[in-house]
Amino acid sequence: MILSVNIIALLLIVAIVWWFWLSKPKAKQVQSDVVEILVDNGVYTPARIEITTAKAVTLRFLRKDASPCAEKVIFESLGIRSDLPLNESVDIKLQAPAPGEYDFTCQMQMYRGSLVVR
Ligand SMILES: [Cu+2]
Repeated sequence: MILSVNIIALLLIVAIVWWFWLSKPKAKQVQSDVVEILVDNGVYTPARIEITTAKAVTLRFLRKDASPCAEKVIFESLGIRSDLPLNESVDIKLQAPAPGEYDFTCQMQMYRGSLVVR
């Protein structure tokens, strides 16, 4: 009995780790200059954005999640930190980022997304 409880707890931990740190959401290929990103329910939608050409791109964040967890978006590798007021669009403009993968997260890294430049 105790063993099975432990196994369930272990599976739960594995599922949580996978969900928050290891799962790779399906990439959204974007052609337009403005990408709208919804911030709600613990996920960015879309969470993985691919742009193919090196041109300026605007990421428009709209936060619907009232929890303080969602109140900032941080692009660690680009040195960008921005507040996301509730129900307001916030534009983050990137000038032709070099090819690579740029992760963005909330301040606690619960929300996780990435911008892929090919
Ligand atoms: Cu958070």
